[in-house]
Amino acid sequence: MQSLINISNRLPVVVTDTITASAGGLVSAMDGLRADYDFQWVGWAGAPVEDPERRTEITRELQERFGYTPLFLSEQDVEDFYTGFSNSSLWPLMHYLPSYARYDRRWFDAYKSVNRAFAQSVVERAQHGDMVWVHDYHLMLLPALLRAQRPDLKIGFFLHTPFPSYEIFRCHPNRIELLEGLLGADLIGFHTSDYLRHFRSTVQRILGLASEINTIATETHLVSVGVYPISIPADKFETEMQSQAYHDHLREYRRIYQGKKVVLGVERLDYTKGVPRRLDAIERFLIESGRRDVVFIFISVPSRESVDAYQKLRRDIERKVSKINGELATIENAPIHFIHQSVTFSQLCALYSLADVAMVTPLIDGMNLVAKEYLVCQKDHNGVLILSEFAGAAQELPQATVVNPYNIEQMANALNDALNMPPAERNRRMAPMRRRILRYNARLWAHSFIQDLSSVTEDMRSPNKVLSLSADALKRSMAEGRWGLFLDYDGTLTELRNNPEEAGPDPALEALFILLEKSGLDVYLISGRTRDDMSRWFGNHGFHLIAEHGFYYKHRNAREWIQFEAHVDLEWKNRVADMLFHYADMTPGSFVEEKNASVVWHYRGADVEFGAWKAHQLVIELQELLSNLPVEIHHGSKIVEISSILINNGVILQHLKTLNRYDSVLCAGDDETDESMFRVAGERDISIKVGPGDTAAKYRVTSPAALRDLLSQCLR
Ligand code: GDG
Repeated sequence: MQSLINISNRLPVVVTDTITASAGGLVSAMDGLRADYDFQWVGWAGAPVEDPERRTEITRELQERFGYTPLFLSEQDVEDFYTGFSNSSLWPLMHYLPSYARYDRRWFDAYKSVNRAFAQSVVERAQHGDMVWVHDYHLMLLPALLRAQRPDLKIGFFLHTPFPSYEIFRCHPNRIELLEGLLGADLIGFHTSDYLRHFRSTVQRILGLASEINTIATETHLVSVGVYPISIPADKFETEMQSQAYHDHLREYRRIYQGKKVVLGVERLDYTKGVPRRLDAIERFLIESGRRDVVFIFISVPSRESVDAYQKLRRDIERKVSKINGELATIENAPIHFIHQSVTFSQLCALYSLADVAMVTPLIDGMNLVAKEYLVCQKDHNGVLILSEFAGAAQELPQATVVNPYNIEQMANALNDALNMPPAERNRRMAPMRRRILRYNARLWAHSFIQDLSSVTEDMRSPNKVLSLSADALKRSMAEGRWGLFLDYDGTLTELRNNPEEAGPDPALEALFILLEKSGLDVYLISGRTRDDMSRWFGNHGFHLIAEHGFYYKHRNAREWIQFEAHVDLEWKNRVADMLFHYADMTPGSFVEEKNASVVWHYRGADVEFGAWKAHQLVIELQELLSNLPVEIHHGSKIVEISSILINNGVILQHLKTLNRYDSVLCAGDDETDESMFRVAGERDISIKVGPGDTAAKYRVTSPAALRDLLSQCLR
């Protein structure tokens, strides 16, 4: 049976002198997977245990009773990794609250070391090809750490918080490491398509990696990204609602709150949950409506009490509650029942069933399970759900009374409407939402994620491997016959830079040039650049040069450049240049380069998304303008280039191969303009694509550095 290792910050247990299982939503979601997989769970034991003997005992018991593997964190780690980096730095930022976010270099060191400890624990127990599922923001570095050590594992990551927009995520000092950590996964899941969109845009802007709607291409593999809205174990709630304890509680609560309307809120005491503003709305409602027959129950579970912001929040809430109760209580009723404790599961279910209205008004929330739990417990379809539009759940539950939690007046009105809503209307809204939650439950959520993870193909996991070429094999091939090497320059031999002026050969490349010269091979350096650039940079080397994508050629011993096709029609150039200049005006950061045989619009320096969109528009306009002319439009890496159709790298390669009677050629390139070479390459030739993307080339390497390495090894 295949293994599935589930990894979350905390194990679902409470460790004191004894060990008790704590039943969270994640536990029930995983229940459905236990039948199909050899299921293990790795996580922090949650308790400060220093004594090595006690640690061994706990480990043994957790293994035997549950199949769980605990990690033990020191008090310092808890402070720096958990309270510090995870909850004081990442949590606020993921929830759009950069002003709450704190940073400390030490915290990141602890975050790295705890993530490494998790990696170590997983690596020790994972068998070849196992699936691992990493949960949440505490472990963002783990996917890459695992991939580096164990590329055989299939790695999934699910983020339980929102993924904020680029403008917010970019604030984090460790943004690059965090993103690179996540991209070690084969599949990354989010609650909503908005979070997925933010993630893709952030990855593109910070790491410069382009993506499709469901995949992101990294240098080593394709990462699938998807939307998996988490749900609740509805059957557990239904079973609980048949228990004696539940009925006893419900009866008791009905007696206590007889003649009153009950409005319920349930949450961890967290500044994202919008409690102070909800209290403001309640106060306004009470004053405006004059109603004194409504009770507001707040179940506010203590959370992260060592973080300053949470202590302050508690004080603020308690102050507001006592003000409202002081001003608006009557002898018969104090409107707010603020309970800073957790309740048992049967009490919780009874409260959900009792409540006429649930107010779930977070300022932002990845999903929010409370909203869904309330629906399941409203078997008679009698209640009303007031739901913040900023909870992920709002996307699935459009029949709720959706409110903006920053708009106090709207929330107060929504409360008034909810308490006056006719039964038929309540039923009409409640029924479809409840149906959805009963059907799409926590098990289905877990299954759909794991199903997608298991169907990630080997081609996606290592697309480069399929086409990889070893230095030895290359050396053996090149030992036979007469060879010509056709090597593109920008993006192939050297990394693309923001400013093309800077891209002269650097020391890493010079070292390769020396090897190439010594080899005595015929080497052609190809570029879209002008003759001037080429002569200036490579004039002193013993290479043949091809400039402007094949328009000009200079033999290594010649002093002059020659034009390949003497009679190429270039009439169209001025018209095209005018259009490109217009685009440069309208797209800050972009510019036009005029060459003899082509015109190029460079948009590398423009905003990534805006630049790509303008490029797309430009290509469409050019296609119309140039439809009857002998020109080609190349949309390459951050450039749109218009050149004559009669000349391209492929034409030149073929011409020189015949002229010089090469038995074979090796050609390498990184973008669309190089595909013409790959297409004409024959059986005995070697064509190498540098970087990701579709290609006609036979082989692939991941980067210019990898190509330099391959060539150097083979020439040494
Ligand atoms: C994070 C994301 C995302 C609460 N009080 C009691 C109690 N609870 C249970 C609820 C519910 C859970 O706690 C809270 O879950 P939420 O989803 O509402 O919020 P977070 O804790 O912030 O969870 C969130 C979630 O992860 C899952 O991905 O939805 O957006 O922030 O299940 O029932 N349970 C009991 N007594 C209580 O007093 N027994």
